[in-house]
Amino acid sequence: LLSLMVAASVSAQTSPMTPDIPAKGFVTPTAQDNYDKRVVMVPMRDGTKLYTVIVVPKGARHAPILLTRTPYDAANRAKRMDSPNMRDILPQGDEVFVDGGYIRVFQDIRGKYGSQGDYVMTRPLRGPLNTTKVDHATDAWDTIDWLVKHVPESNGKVGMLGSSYEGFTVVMALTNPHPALKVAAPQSPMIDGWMGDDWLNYGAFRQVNFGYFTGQLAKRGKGPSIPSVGYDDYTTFLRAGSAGDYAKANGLDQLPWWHKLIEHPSYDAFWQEQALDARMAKTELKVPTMWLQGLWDQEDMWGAVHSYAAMEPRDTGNTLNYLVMGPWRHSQVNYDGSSLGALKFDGDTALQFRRDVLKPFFDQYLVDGAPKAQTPPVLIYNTGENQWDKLQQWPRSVAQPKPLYLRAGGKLSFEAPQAGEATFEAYVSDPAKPVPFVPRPVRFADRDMWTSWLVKDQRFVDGRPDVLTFVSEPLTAPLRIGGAPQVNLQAATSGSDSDWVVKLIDVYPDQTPSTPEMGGYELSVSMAIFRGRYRESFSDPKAIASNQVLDYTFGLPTANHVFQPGHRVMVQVQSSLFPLYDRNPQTFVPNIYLAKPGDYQKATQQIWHAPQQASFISLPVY
Ligand code: PG9
Repeated sequence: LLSLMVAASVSAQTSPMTPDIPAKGFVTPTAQDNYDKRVVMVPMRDGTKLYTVIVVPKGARHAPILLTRTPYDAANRAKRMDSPNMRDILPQGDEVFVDGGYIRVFQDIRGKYGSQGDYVMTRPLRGPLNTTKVDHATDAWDTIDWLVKHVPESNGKVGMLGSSYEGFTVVMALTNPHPALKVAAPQSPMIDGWMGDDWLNYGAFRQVNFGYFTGQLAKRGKGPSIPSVGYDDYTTFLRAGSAGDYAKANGLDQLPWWHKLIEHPSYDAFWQEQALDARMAKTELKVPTMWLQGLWDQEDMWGAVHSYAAMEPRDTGNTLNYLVMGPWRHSQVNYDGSSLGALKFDGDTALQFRRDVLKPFFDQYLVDGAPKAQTPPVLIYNTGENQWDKLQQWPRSVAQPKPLYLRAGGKLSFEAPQAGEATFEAYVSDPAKPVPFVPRPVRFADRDMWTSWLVKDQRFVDGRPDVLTFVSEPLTAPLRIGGAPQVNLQAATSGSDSDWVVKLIDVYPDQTPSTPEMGGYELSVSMAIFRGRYRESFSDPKAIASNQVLDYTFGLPTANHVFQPGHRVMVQVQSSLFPLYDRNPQTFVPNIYLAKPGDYQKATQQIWHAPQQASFISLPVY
């Protein structure tokens, strides 16, 4: 009897060899969750279904919807960590909205991750470049239409926000907004990929994008990165040759997008048609929109501020078009905003903004019965005085252009050059030894480097023979600028093409006892690279007449800065920023992407500062 009983109890146990992975799969209990997560394939007008994650707070009623359309894996965007708390599963930037009881929706755009359809990089709007019946404007419309009809906990009001590519999809929705779209915040949106957002800056190509291309385009899900052949990307890219050579060696010619890029090196219809600031200028302003970007946005420096400017004439009542610029890197608005590189700000500026400005602004239009928010038309961080400035418009209405002249002997002054002074300064730009954009070794994969490179101390190149430095006397009074500085270079090259890099720099006093590490720091307040072949026309490049003094005029990114007394102002001029930007061969070739080794030639560059040929930066001074 006893042995029978033992056998019975053993048979009731789990056999040691029972497979340990349950055949039915494992289901995480959700009883403790304070949210309900639904995954739905939302149908578009062409029958394509888009993967959509809807996170609804438990017990929600009449709740607003916050929508982001992403190429970056909606499932993952709504899964910061495994947790029963909605606040923990959603991104840091969403915390204020979760606290406010919002429904949160992430959707994969067509062709990426869980969504059906084909993927086109920053798919153009319907028109000459897109003859299909769908684009991100129709997809946003169809999605919003579906959401307000199928999420019973919602109050039928939708807000859209998102940064960068996700900001681009917000702008797309704004080109023809669904009536339920009540408010929007495009954060660092990609607006014009040729002028300054993501791909190029005034025609110079950003080679840092190659890894993004393979990651984003090699497959529907996450693609591979580019295998690293050396520790220093400076060496790797230099050895590779042109951007086209690097791309070929790494298999990028399998990607149609790469072909589209190299087939359109200039600002032709391909780029002009896609420029969303030009498009927004022609679009009726219906949805209250808060344009956002960082003042040191290393990826999308162009988009938000130019779109704001494009829409502003339509906002006659100053009630629909808003601009916010924080002391941030790309997308930092959604993370901790207490510091950037060596710079420390007055508290967590990003949280201050999300909590005190963004959330009340969204509430006003989305939450039933919410009070009107006290939203300044323009909120911009003052990077010299370390405070937020609230303004009525941007650029500052009181700012007047004031030329800051490059002068003989490496001086910088508001006084124009005098007769009798040396008339120019020269340097040799050698494409075999381009100026690095950060100290070597350069690691594109180093996120800290990439996110903070724009605020890097520029002393690492100051003094190089191929970098000209012009510096003012220490200031005796604050120098306040508010707007986009304009470069006016009078320059000559012995080559037939050339890049011009200009940096406007705040030089800290030699000693800064409270922050000793900032002593003598050279902080770039604004910089850009300009491809000389586009001097006369962005769409129609021309060889540069060798050894002729010609004027190069271009805008630097917007700045709201006070150069403090005791600081000095510096301007650096150089002809490469490598390997971030591909090298200009300095010999005019039809397509720089495809330049041959023999095209890369040294050139003698002259920057003129003669009375009749004065180089200067026009500062928006107030
Ligand atoms: N800057 C990235 C991007 C935007 C648009 C197109 C391609 C890339 C991003 O952060 O999404």
